[in-house]
Amino acid sequence: NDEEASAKAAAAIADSGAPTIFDKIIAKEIPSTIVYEDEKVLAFRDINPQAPVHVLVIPKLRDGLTSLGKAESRHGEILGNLLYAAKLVAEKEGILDGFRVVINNGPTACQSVYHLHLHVLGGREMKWPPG
Ligand code: D5M
Repeated sequence: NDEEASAKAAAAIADSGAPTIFDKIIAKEIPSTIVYEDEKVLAFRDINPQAPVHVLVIPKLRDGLTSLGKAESRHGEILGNLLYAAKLVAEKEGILDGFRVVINNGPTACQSVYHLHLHVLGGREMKWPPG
């Protein structure tokens, strides 16, 4: 339908590698609530939380990773760092007993920001399957 077609067209433009709002968050040009930060990774609260804990974990250097679908072998280290940071966030937030890590990839999966990010969700019962 028209809505899907325009979402896909918008995604094609977004996925071209243009800067995203996350660059401004990394540069601290726009505010965010930072939960964890190190040299390579930044984690901050999602502006539109879907659970009591909803934190985004992103690489500071996008390096072509507009989405997980763009990952190459050379990205292995940063992908591992992101996943480990997700665990540190869960630990800090006190949800190690039950949390979910989600990556939305592409328009069909509702990806809206084309800078790879992990969603760390918890603080409530998580249903399966997700929508
Ligand atoms: O998730 C992109 C997520 O990014 C979505 O859950 C909203 C969040 N978002 C967008 N702008 C901001 C700012 N400025 N601060 C915090 N969180 C933000 P996706 O998987 O691409 O749908």
